[in-house]
Formats: sequence, C-alpha cells, structure tokens
Amino acid sequence: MKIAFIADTHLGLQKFREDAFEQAKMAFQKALESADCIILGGDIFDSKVPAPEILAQAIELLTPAKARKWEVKYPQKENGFPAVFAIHGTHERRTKDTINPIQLLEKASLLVNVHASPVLVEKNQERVSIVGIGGVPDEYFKSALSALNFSPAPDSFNIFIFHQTLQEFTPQVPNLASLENLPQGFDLYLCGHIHGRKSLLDGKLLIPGSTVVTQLREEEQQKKGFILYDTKQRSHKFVEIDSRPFIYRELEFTDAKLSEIENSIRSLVDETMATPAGKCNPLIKIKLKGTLAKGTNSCDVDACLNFTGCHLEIDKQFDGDLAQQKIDILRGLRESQASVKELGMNILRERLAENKCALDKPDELFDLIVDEPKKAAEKLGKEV
Ligand SMILES: [Mn+2]
Repeated sequence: MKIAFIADTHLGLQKFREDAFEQAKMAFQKALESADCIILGGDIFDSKVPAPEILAQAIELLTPAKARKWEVKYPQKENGFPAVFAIHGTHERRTKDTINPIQLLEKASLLVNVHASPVLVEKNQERVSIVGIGGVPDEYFKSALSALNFSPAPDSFNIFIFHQTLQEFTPQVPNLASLENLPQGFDLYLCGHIHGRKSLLDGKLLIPGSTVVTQLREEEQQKKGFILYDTKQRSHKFVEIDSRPFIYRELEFTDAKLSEIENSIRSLVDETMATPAGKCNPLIKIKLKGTLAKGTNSCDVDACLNFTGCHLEIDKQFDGDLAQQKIDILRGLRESQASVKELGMNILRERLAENKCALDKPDELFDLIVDEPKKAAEKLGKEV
C-alpha cells in the first residue's frame, strides 16, 4: 500500500497564511495522485479553535479526497469515510468534553480520527493497521503512552503516529520521552510536530517536517513536502512541493555603524536574489550579531531598508543592545502562544500550591480557564 504522510500544514498561520493554504493544497493534490491513503500527523490547523474561513480551507483540501473512489476498504469500520487518517497536534489539543477541529472534521466524514482508536484497512489482501496518539504537553507523553498501552495488530503492517518531540530529536530539552518509550513492535512510526525533515531507525521512524515555514529558524531552510511510503517495499521517498524558498543568514559586525550594516544587508540580499530560487519571492531572514559603534542605535536599522521581490526579516542580536533585547522578549511572548501558556501554567501551579490545592491535571484546568472560564470556576468550587 502506498501511504502519503503529511504533517504540520498549520492552516490559519498568522504570518504566512496564504503560503500555509497554497502549500498544503499542493501537498494534498500530489498525495491524492500517488497514494492509496493519506495520514495527517497533527497541526493541520495553527489554532485549536480555527475561524470559519480556515475551517473552509480544510474542507476545500479534504473534499477531493472524499470524492475520490479509494481502493482501500475498512474491514472493521463502516464505509463512507475517505482513506484519510489523522491525529490532533499540540496546536489543536483541547480539554476533555470539548471538540477539537480533527474531531469536527471526522463528524463531517472528511477524515478518520485514529487518536487512541485503531483502524484496519485493506487493499489486494494487504492489511494495514493505523493508530496514534494526539499531541500532549511533553511532561505527560510517557504517562499517556503507558495509559493507552498500544500494541500492534496481528497479521498486519502496523503504523503508529504521534506528534511529539523526543530526547533524540531535541537533546537540549530535559526530561523528554525517548525512542524506547514508544510502543514496541510497530513496523513504521510516523511523527509530526518537528518542522524539519528527519529519518531515524533505518527509515522506520519518519518525520516529513512542516509544509510551511512557521518560525523562520535556520533548520527550516529545507525543501518542504511530504513522505510517500511503500509498505510492501518498506521504503520511502520525500515528495517535494513548490514552497516559498527560505534563506537564513548571519552577519557579524565589530563596532559597526548604520551604513556598514545596511550595505552588508543590501549586498547579501542582492546576492541571494541573483540566484533564482523558485517561482515565488523568497523569504530571507538575516541575523545581525557582534557589536555596534558608539551612538549607533539598532532600532534605526530596518527603517531604511526597503526591498522589492523578497520578504526580508531582520533579527538584531547585537551584544549589549538592551533596548532590542527587551523588544525581542515582548515580541517573542506575543508570537509564541506556548510561551504565554507556560507562563500562565507556572502562575497557576504557584497559586494552586499556595492554596494547598492538589489537582492531578493542572494543564486541563488551565485549558478550561482559557476556553470555558465558567466551567473552570465550577470545577474549582467543587475541588477546593
Ligand atoms: Mn507544528
């Protein structure tokens, strides 16, 4: 069976909303041309409560899959669903008793949600079992895995999908689950969440990366696309999509004046633009490092820069540039929901401890406070 694995399309992404949709569309079109089924590895949406316009984008992507006559059959499930299987990502995770956007799309018969719910599919006597676990906060991944106690199905090719980082992917983050915590005995492990492409365990664990640039990090310069896996050959290939090129560069200065910085940026942009990188205008991020000359204010740098034909982002990280550091902290907080959530979670943990209130899942309470403050108040009233 040929399986297309697409992850992290981030529909509704604030900064590059058009790219997110166009590039996801291209991935879906190519997947429909070449695969017997499609698996989605979470973060289809950028937010857990997408706007109707963004839900409409997902419906537009999934409708051709619904219309297509799939050759795969579901021996254990009523037919009527397309061969599109998904888990929710960390961006789509909501509290119990609410409906996340993946569950919503399943209700519309546009996909099958395989979070903690295995599906068996069959084509030409070949049986493939697909199951997975949606994204959870990292500290709960190990306990969620042991609670759900996944095991492979007999006489099938077994696929396990997850949306999480592991010790082996990000060694700098402490206390993460590792490869050995994953359920054993599956033939293929597919992982979303990580936005750069990776292959581990001799091709048994595959990460396609996101289909769109989200954070403008150095590691996001790879070509975007998805994985096409052949269960009979046990081999895979990466299928590229025509994504907006992203170029990341660093420039280092010593006691630099404004004119020197601007000239360096200009020649770097000119040089980059001289090599045609693709159909659309490239996205260029330049990180500025080192030291500034006395009296030079880094805040003046981008005021004079105006380029056509590319999207330019400048990250100013000069030594001792306190004004810019403060701006960066504020901007980082504004742009990263996760950081704000972490701050909020820490405050909530402190308050719960002060009030000697021992809740076993403070993160669920936190989500409830965000989504449904009334219910949260009721819950707290009962617990305290
Ligand atoms: Mn993601």
